[in-house]
Amino acid sequence: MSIAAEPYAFPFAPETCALLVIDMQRDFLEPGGFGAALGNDVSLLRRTIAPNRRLLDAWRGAGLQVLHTREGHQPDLSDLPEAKKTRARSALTIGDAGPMGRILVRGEKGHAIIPELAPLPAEPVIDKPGKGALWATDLHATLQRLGIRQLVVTGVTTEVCVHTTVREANDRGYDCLVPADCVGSYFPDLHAAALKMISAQGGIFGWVSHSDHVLAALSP
Ligand code: TIU
Repeated sequence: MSIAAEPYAFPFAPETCALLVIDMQRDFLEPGGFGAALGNDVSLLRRTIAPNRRLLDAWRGAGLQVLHTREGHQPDLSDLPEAKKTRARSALTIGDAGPMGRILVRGEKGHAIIPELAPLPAEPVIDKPGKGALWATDLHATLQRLGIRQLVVTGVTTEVCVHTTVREANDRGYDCLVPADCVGSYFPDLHAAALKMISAQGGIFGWVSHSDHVLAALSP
C-alpha cells in the first residue's frame, strides 16, 4: 500500500504506522490564547483543525495507533533550560501569567489540547519540555514497545515543533510523512520552506503529502 507524496510514494504499512499529533494546544490555537496575545494570526493554525479532525476520525476508525504531544513545563520550571527561556522571550515568556493561565505550564488551561482534537483515554499523551517530541520524553520507548516504524506527523507549528520532531524521528529510524494541510505556522513563508526542506534532497527528513491521500489509503 502506498500514499501519494513528495518526493515519491510513501510505502504505507498501517500496522506499524502511528498518527502523531503535535501540540494542538489551546495557547497556540485559540483566539484568547498565548499565540494570539503575541499578535499572531491564529486562523493560520486553526485551518488545520478540520483536516486533523477528519484524519483522526479515519485513523481511529481503522483501529490504528494515535499519540498526542503537548509542549509544557513543570510548575516550578525546573525542566526549563535557561536557553529556552531566553530564546522564547517575547512580550510574555514561559511561566508568565497569560490569558489562559501560566504560559506553557502543565495543568494550566492554555496547555490543554483543543477540545476538537481531544485525546481518547487509550491514546498516549506525551508531555515534552522541548520543541522535539523525542527529547526528554519516553516517546521513542513507547513507539518501540508498540512496534511503530512509521509516523504521520501533524500539528503545530510546521517549522518549530513539527520540524524538530520529524528530524529527531528520522534520525532514530522512523519514516515520517507530513500531510501539508494538517500542519500550520503563524508564518506562511516559513511553513512553505519547512515543508520543502522535509522532502528535498530525495526526502532527506521524510515525505510531504496531503490528508486526502492519507484518507484514500485508509478507506476500505
Ligand atoms: N509547538 C510549537 O511549535 N511551539 C512553538 O513554540 N512554536 C512556535 O512557533 N513558536
